[in-house]
Amino acid sequence: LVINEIHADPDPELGDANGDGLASITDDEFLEIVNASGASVDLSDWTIWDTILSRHTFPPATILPDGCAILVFSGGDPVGDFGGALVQTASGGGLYLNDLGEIVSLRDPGGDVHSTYTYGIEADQNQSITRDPDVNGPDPLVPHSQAAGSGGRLYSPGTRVDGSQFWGCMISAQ
Ligand SMILES: [Ca+2]
Ligand SMILES: [Ca+2]
Ligand SMILES: [Ca+2]
Repeated sequence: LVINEIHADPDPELGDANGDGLASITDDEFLEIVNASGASVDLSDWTIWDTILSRHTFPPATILPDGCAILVFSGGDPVGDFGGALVQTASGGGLYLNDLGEIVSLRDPGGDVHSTYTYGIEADQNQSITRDPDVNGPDPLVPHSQAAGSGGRLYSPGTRVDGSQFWGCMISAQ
């Protein structure tokens, strides 16, 4: 499970990552986690933590297919297909991603940390930070608009930086 993209500092005018028509420096925060494990993963009752507190508990029946992404937005009412990714909003009322630095971790129901990422002031650029290239890129994450293929976009919730789907995601037929 790869923490692939972190939107800690949404642009106050251009940062409408959740697609609800309102750019919010809080609600439009998100985490994008990609399952590159080779098998589907049951995330039910797993949690997302910031440096100090649990901010989200994945609800029952959260099954992340191999090769697909799950998005956790801080809030709002997400609108869009997001590349077929699973989409949730923070159960604790927000992700509270500090713009200047945070330790983000994904923990199983027993509290064991399965993925963690620590960022600093590089996140404070009115855009997300992302792996470059997606999934396999090294630390540190880079500002999204500087990632190869981003076309200058500020974020790519649920998709690769170029807007294409992850290999295991399916957009269901309308
Ligand atoms: Ca923030
Ligand atoms: Ca929004
Ligand atoms: Ca992305």
